[in-house]
Amino acid sequence: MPSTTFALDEPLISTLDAVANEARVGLTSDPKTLSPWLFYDEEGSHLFEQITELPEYYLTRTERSIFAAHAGEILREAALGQGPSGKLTLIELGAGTATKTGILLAEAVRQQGSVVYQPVDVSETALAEASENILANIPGVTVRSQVADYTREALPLNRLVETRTLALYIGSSIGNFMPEDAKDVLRNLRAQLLPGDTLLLGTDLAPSGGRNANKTPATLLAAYNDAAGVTDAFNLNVLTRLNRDLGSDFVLQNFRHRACWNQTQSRIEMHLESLTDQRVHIPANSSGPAFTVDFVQGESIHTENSYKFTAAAVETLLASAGFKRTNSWQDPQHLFAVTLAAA
Ligand code: AVI
Repeated sequence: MPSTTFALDEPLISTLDAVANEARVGLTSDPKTLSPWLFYDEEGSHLFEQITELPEYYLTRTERSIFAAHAGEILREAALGQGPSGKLTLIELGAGTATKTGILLAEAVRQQGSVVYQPVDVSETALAEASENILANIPGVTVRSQVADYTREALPLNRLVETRTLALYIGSSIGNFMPEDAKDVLRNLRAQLLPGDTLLLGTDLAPSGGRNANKTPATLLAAYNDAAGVTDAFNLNVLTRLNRDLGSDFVLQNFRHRACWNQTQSRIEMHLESLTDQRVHIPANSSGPAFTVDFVQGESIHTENSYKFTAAAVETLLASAGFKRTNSWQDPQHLFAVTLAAA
């Protein structure tokens, strides 16, 4: 099976070196792969924002609707056992522009008068935007942004020991990791938390084999193959990024976006399929000498996995990382779940 993973165990290197390394390793392996973190250059991040607003991409708005319906309960449960003067601190992994977090922050302010919010992300620009939006719209929030790659570094949480922490890992981001790596990410987070702290995990749900007529593989395929072609552009943009960052000569017209449902692995896979026999050149760079990549027509580069979970699979994943599920909430159509777990 192709393994599209985020690198968890490599030392921190510059982004350009990491791109060069990823391209060399991924494009010379069989089958060819590229890691999904490569999607998120400026253009890719912008395209992803557009994806979250597409009619077919139900994930973002469904998770938001779960927050809107259950924020009060979620935060009360997360704060359970907190002393009367204690306040919950919210930390968010991979916060990006934190568009959905506003609902939870507003509720935290309602329940406890004020809240400290620590968004963690690799993108300083996204964090600045998040901070500006939140400060302008939700009085009572203190934002302490942290630029960090939570997939590579131990989290520099700067936690306030007298308060409990609610860590948010939402948006189904955990689904983009291979199962072993997902466990490591959660274990790494668990190691930074204290007893009484909680995690709120957002996961996209698996189609449930006929029991849930609202969610079939077709629902998923539409979400990753939208009519407007934004996901095509998002997937193909990785080749534009390699051309720009590495000087490679990918011809975008010679590839097409393909999404498929892998029932056995319970994941959507995204591929870039070669439309012709072709050779691509990648000049020498920090990762080594120049090399060429040959494609035969129909061969693909595996660019992303997006795992879909049953409620039981979420519980097992959490348990494997040392968390204990305490409650979960789904939308009425059972498309998406948010699960609260104790550290
Ligand atoms: C960021 N991540 C949860 C998205 C997903 O659904 O797996 C990335 C994405 N890929 C294609 N569309 C959206």
